[in-house]
Amino acid sequence: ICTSLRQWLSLLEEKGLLKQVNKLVDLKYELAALGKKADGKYALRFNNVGDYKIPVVTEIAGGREFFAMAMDVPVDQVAEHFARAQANPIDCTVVDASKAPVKEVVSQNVDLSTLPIPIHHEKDSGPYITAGVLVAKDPKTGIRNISIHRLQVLGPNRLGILILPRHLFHFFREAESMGKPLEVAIAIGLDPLVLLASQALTPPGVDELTIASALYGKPLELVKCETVDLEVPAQAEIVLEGKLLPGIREMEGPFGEYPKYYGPASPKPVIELTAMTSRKDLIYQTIVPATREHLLLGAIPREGGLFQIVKNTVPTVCAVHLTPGGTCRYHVVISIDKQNEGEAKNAIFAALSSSQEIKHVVVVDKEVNIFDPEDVEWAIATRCQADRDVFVVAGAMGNKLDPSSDDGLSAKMGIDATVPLNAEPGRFERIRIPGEDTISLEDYIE
Ligand code: FMN
Repeated sequence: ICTSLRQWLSLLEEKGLLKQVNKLVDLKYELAALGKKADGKYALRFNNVGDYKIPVVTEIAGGREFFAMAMDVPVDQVAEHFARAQANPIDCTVVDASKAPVKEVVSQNVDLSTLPIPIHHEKDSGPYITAGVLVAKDPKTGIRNISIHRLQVLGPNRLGILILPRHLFHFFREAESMGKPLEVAIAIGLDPLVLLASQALTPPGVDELTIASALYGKPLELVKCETVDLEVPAQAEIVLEGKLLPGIREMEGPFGEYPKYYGPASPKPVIELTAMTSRKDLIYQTIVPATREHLLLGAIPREGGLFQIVKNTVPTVCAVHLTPGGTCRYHVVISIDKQNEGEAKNAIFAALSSSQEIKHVVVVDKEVNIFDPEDVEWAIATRCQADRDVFVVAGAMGNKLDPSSDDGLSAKMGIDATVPLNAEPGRFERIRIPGEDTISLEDYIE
């Protein structure tokens, strides 16, 4: 199990999954375009991004296989393994600054223009930090929390931030209502497991870094910050320390977001940076928005939780999949080993109630491969009658980033594409050629 970005990059290199880009690459669009081409295939390390002496990496985990490798589990167990880690967190340890690589260079004079921060999409309002894991503490309880946020560079030591109404939002509202800033620290350059842990859907009061520890199978090492009362991963490449300013809003956006649309410009909270610490030979990391890398970071933790929720209601559930075409958020395909008529609809209700983001749910029988969109479509085409098997609920809460929603107000749809239990025998038997699964064409052709 790799516990730093560097270890992870070495492992990828060993397996031929890290490609070096030595040609000069423009941080404006060109780097993102290449990242998008490599998505799901291999990680890229850009060694020449102009005047910067700092290399940039992206696509460090662009497919489920990458996360499986990081967790050291088979690819079909990735979501389940994450759910187990979430249920069995391990406390982190705090190490001395002398043992923390991210403290090799310490500066209280932050200048973001020294970092190679890319501009990703055509209409983005400027350079954005996209792979920063933000650490903050609940002002009421002091319990740590981590999350990833898009961060627009507004000045040498100023960042604009989008904070959707989850944990950080509540912390900031609490601090702001007292007229106080909220201390934050942003760690950049992390391995896939910490990034994944940051995306866990947890109740308030759970420090997601303890889920990263559980994924490591040992305590994650933290180190104290210089100018704020926070702890950050000691193995990070870079840490930016600062505070969310109360009562201040500045224009942020537009920004190309995960549903493959632009999130609009509007006044957003601002972070003022107070220190930057890093390794001596630091590596900068970026996530190109809307790539598989971005989408899977959200999907895997969600699938783990979703599976449990559906299982509570429908014990016959076999697997769940948040599909990439559905932005890994809005569309779920569920397979069940149906024992009672009606279970498919219960599975749909459970899935829809599990998250406001889920919009369309398809339930299929267990022999349908839910990771193969063609197989799922075949089940819908041949096992579903819309008047009988499709239902729509109007006016529920959805996701504001879905442009078809009415500012988040959204319809929900369920599709039951399972075979009726009382179907006449043979009617739904899938054709099969004996030996088809094991025969190898290559053994026969010249
Ligand atoms: N959530 C936001 O509120 N704003 C963002 O700009 C944002 N950008 C993200 C970018 C990436 C690459 C990823 C993977 C996720 C992003 N998220 C963003 C989602 C949050 O990080 C995620 O929902 C997290 O679990 C929230 O943490 P919390 O439950 O502790 O509040």
